[in-house]
Amino acid sequence: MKIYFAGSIRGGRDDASLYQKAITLINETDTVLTEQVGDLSRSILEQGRDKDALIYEQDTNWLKECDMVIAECTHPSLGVGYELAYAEKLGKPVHIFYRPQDTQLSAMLTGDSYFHIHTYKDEAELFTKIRDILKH
Ligand code: 6K6
Repeated sequence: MKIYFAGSIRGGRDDASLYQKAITLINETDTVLTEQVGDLSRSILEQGRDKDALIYEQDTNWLKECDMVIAECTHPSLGVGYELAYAEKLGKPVHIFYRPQDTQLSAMLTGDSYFHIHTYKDEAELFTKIRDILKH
């Protein structure tokens, strides 16, 4: 499957190395379209409306192309929230992961029965749950 992995970029990079490990795991069996979400070498300070327009165009094209969205939502991100609503409108399956000990997930996500929402405590549990999703 082609997987759209979503995670915070300008919202804050606290979990970026976790995204990178999750992307590596998914790539063992499937194909992640959005590898840059886990790219620790890229600066979030890259600016410019032209660059941003290219990012928007590429990412919305990948949302159209993907078979499934997997989003790590512990760290709040406007971009990820936008992508989740966009994926719902396209009818793509959406799996959302977060650590309840570290955040209160928005009611706009927990209140939307379209989304498959999963909690996890640590990296090991996250990876086990991602593997389970990819089996189906
Ligand atoms: C910087 C670091 C890594 O990549 C960059 C360049 N910026 C982006 N490149 C690709 N996708 C992006 C970029 N900025 C945001 N996105 C998309 O929005 C990703 O698919 C993320 O899931 C989401 C993050 O949104 P913000 O609001 O946290 O930036």
